Formats: sequence, C-alpha cells, structure tokens
Amino acid sequence: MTSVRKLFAFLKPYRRWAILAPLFMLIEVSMDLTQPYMIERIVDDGVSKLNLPYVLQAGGIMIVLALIGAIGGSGCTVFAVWAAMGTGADIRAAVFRKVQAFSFGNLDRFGTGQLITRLTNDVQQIQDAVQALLRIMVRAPFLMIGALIMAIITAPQLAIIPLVLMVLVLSGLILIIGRAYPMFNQVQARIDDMNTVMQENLAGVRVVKAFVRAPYEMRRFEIANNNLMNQIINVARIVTITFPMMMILMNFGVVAVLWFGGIQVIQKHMEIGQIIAFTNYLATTLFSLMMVSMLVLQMSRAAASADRIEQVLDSTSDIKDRPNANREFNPRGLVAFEHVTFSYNGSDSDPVLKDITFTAKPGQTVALLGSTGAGKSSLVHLIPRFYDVTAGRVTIDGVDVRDVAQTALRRNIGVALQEAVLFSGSVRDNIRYGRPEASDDEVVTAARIAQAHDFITALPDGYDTMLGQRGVNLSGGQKQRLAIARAVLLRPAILILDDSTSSVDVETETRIQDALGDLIRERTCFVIAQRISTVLKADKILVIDDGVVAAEGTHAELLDTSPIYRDIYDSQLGSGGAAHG
Ligand code: M5T
Ligand code: MG
Repeated sequence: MTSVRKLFAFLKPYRRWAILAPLFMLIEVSMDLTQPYMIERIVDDGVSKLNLPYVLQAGGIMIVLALIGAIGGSGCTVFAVWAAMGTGADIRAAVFRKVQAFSFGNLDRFGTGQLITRLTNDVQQIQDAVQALLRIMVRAPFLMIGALIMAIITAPQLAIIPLVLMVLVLSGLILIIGRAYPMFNQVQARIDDMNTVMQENLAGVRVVKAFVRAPYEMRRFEIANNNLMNQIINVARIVTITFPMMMILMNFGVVAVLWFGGIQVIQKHMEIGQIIAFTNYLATTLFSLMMVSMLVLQMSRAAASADRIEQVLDSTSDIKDRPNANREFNPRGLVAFEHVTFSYNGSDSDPVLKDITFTAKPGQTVALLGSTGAGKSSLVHLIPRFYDVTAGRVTIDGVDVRDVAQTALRRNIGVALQEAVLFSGSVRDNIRYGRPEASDDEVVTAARIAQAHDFITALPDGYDTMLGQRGVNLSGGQKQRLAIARAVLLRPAILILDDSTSSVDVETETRIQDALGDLIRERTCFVIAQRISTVLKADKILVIDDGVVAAEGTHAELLDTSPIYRDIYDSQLGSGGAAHG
C-alpha cells in the first residue's frame, strides 16, 4: 500500500481537477437525493389529492433538479478523466525515463515482456482506479449515508430494515474482497507471462515460420493465455457473487418494507408515497454500498499494479556515475585491461572472462578471434561500461572507465553491436542516430566508409528511404553496414565492431577495412570476427578461448607461436591458401 501512496504523488500536478471532480459530484449526489422525496410529495400531495397543478409544478422542479445534477455529474466525469489521464501519462513517462537509465544488467533482469506490461496494463489499472476514485469516492459514501438518513427521516418506524441489511451486505463484501485481493497480483503476473510469449514470438516470427514451429508457439501462447483467463475467471467467480447476493438481500428488504410498511399504511400511520420513497432510498443505500466495495476491489487491483510499477521506479541502475565522475573526457584512445575478471551475476557465478590483461594503443587495430561463446562480446562490452568488471579494471588513457560519466565515456566510443538494430525512420536518421546534428556530407562520408553508399543510393528514396521497424526491408549485410556507418559517424576515439561484417562478403569486407584505414589512423579499433581473413591485417590479434587470452600477437607471430591460431588458420584458409597471407 505504500506504493499506492507514492504513486499518489503523481496526482499532485492535477490536484485542481482532483478536487473539482468530487465537488461537482456532490452537486449530483444532492440532486439525486431529492428525487425520491419529490416523488413522495407528488404521490401524497398531488396524486392522492387529485391536485393536477401541484403534480405539474413538482414535476417541473424535479426536471430542473435532475438537470442541475446532470451538470454536476458531467463536470465530475470531465475533471476526473483529466486528472486520471494526466496522472497515467506522467507515470508512464516516469517508467519510460527510468528504463532509459537502466543498465544492461537491469534490462536482463526485467525482460522486455514485463516492462511492456508495466508500461501499459499496470499504468492503465492505476489510471482507471484514479478515475473511479474521483467519481465514486464521494458519490457512493454520500449517497449511501444521505439515502440512509433520508430513509430514516421518511419512515423512522422502518429504520431497522436498512440497518440490518447493511450489516449483512458489508460482512459479505469483506469476505469477498479478502479473497480477491491476493489474486490480483497473480493476474498481473499472468499478463507478464503472456506478454513475454507474445513479444518473443512477434520478434522472432520469421524463425518460427522457418522452423515450422507455429503449432508449438500456438501451444505456448495458449498455455499463457489460458493461465491468464483462468486466473481472471477465478477472481471473477468470487467477485460475481456480489451482485446476486445484493439482489437477494435487496428483495428481502423490499418484501420487509412492504410487509411492515403495508401494516402501517392500513393502520393509517403511514402514506403510500412514504413507502415508495423509502424503498427508493433503501435501494440507493445498498447500491452505493456495493459501489464502495467495487471501488475497494478496484483499488486493491491498482495497488498490485502500483507495487509492480514501484519495482521499476525503485530499482537502481548497477552502473552509476560516481559523484566526482569526469564529464569532460576526450581521450586519445589508449585502452588497457588490467587483470580483468568478469561474470554476469556478480562474484557468485562462474566468470565469463578470467584475468584478462592487454593494451590497445591509439592507431592500433586489435582483433579478437575465438570460437562462439568464448567471451569476445562480453570483453568489448566492458569498454563502454555496459557492465562493470567483477575484478581488475579497464582504463582509457589511464583513467578507470568507472571514473568517467557514462555519457562522456560513450561519446568517445562508437559501437556496432553484434546484432544490428535499426529503428523505424529514414536511412539518414539511422546513420546519424548517435549524432543527430551531423551534416548530410558527414552521413555520406560515413556511409562510404561502411561501403553502404552505393546500395543506399540505389534505394527508391536514397538516404530518405524509410525503413520499417527493425529495418526489415534490408538484407543482413546491408543492416550491418548501416550499423558500421552509425558507429563511424561518431568519429570516436575508440571504434568497436562486433562481428559487424559477418554477413558481408569478403570483398566488401576488405573494402570496408581499407576505407576505415584513414579514419582509424589515430583511433583505437576493436574488431571481432569469426573469419580469420578479417583479422589478417590487424596490428594485434587476441585469441580468446573460454574467457582467457590464449595467444596474442600479429598474424605472422601467431602462426609461429600459437597452435590454436594455426588450427583456426588451417581450418579456414588451408595452409598457404590465404589471399592476403
Ligand atoms: C560469453 C555468457 C554466454 C557465454 C559467455 C551476453 C551474455 C553471455 N553470457 C551470459 O551469461 N549472459 C549474457 O548476457 O557469456 O558470451 P559472449 O561474450 O557473448 O561470447 P562471444 O561474443 O565470444 O560469442 P559469439 O557467438 O558472439 O562469437 O558462455 O553464455
Ligand atoms: Mg559475440
């Protein structure tokens, strides 16, 4: 519940609407309460006494009162919607902002499916609850108490009936809410599961089709979907008892009123209009009580969602700038790993990298070669501080990367990640993603270096061609070249290309390397590759094997000294078969 209170801070900017809404509701409630009284007057003073002018006059007043009530009601709705939508939008923005600040580790832990649920469904729950709260919070209790008082005033002899009924209904409701509350958390968790399945499926739908796994995916989805449905049905089963229970009690009430009231009327202690008004007030009391309980139910569901949103807002990034972090960092690009050990889950899991030590000087191209899963990507991810080392340190120009503000650090490092990700938008916007202010000339130069210019100009709108989400209308190698262009455009001190030419043919790859030549003369460049042909010309080759540097040197040196390297060389190019060797 503390999280609900915290989220209420989001309502603050909208407090004007949040105060006006209940006030307008008061108008509607007061008008509603006069209606049965007016009916009583019409029946007892007008109809019973055959006084037509009185009936017409009182009827007119009723209409005016109803109109005033309608204005109050609509005003309340409008203000409640404003307050709720504003609050929802702000919470969504806060969660989104938080996720932008997440480290890679945070993202690994939450997962996309969960974050989507929290950003959409959970925020929606809170939004709905705020809206309901602002409407019903005032309406239901006032109507309930007002109607009860009016009922007692109308016919004090029958007062015991609504009181007994209220006690019965209330005990029923407490039982129901007590059982339903814990189930809402489950509902949200099931929505998480379903979103995860859905999100994975949509992202990988081509793989699903290629491997004819649609039936399996359908089953997986069905399970998640059914789990969700069953959980909702479980809650609904409990909650739906409420309405029939109310109706039965209500009908008992009406029978009781007619029975005891009828006796009073026959004995001339009461009039018929009183009975009509009393029944009306009785119904209003009980329905308001039910509204209150529905509101409590909705609030408890929103509380579950609030907890989940708080988890996101409260989680701190494990990669944080130090208080005195260097914000003006313009290194030349001397990268050094000093006894670096790294594991993904802190010190309690097996390290992925073990005691790595090497330096890369400005102007050098360092190639990382090694079998898949050896730890090459993990290694380069430590340079822009996507993750923090578990032991040892990574320095740039002698400065520990943890002493530099992340933005200052990453401005100096151009990365083409292993999986080329494009955004929906134009080719140009994708290339200058890291530096939106870059001129068209710079974009073209970067594209030329990445050997992307020719295929881009062949696209229907050239650099203005719009790419679909994730750039589905480009080939794998074309995407990779855009990713390289994006990294190159930064003109960073350190350039990291993670397997960035794996989908590019060898000839194009050679041309990319030749074009990079000028650019990287005074920069440090890390190139990860599976193909040995990619690394032949590197100034330094690190052979990574199972998280350690198994060998280090130039191509010629390694051929002499490293059996692992020679194995790779022989298996890929054959002895003496290398075009560049
Ligand atoms: C090295 C493990 C992975 C592998 C080792 C990304 C990631 C990897 N791993 C995790 O436990 N959690 C993670 O989030 O780390 O992985 P890598 O550095 O990605 O290997 P690589 O780049 O050399 O391989 P590849 O296939 O890209 O050439 O054991 O399980
Ligand atoms: Mg990798």
